[in-house]
Amino acid sequence: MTRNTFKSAANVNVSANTNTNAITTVARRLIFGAVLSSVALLASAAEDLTNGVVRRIDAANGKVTIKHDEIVNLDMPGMTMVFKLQDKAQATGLSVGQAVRFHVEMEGDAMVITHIEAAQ
Ligand SMILES: [Cu+2]
Repeated sequence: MTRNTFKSAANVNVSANTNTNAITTVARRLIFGAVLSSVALLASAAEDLTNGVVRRIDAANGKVTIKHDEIVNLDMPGMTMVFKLQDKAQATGLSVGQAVRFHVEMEGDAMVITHIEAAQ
């Protein structure tokens, strides 16, 4: 009786240690995965800039028509099309005929320009 009780207590300790180690390993993997994802997001935002030329600006509706090169992150060939600006203020400083570099993301059904700058 005494012996069995002692043995059970020892088993509980062993399984408790095992669980703690398992949780720590899972936590480490999650943290490592989150760090990798953040780095990947930063890299894609920095690298996926597309060259284009502004063809039309609809500042009131926050839209801009751009003749663009291939958009790598959307797997889209070059064409002329209308984009939504994430913020209408992004239209400020743009002019028709201007060469730009921009980043576009799918937001629902819309292709939204999250960043646009004058091409150097
Ligand atoms: Cu397009």
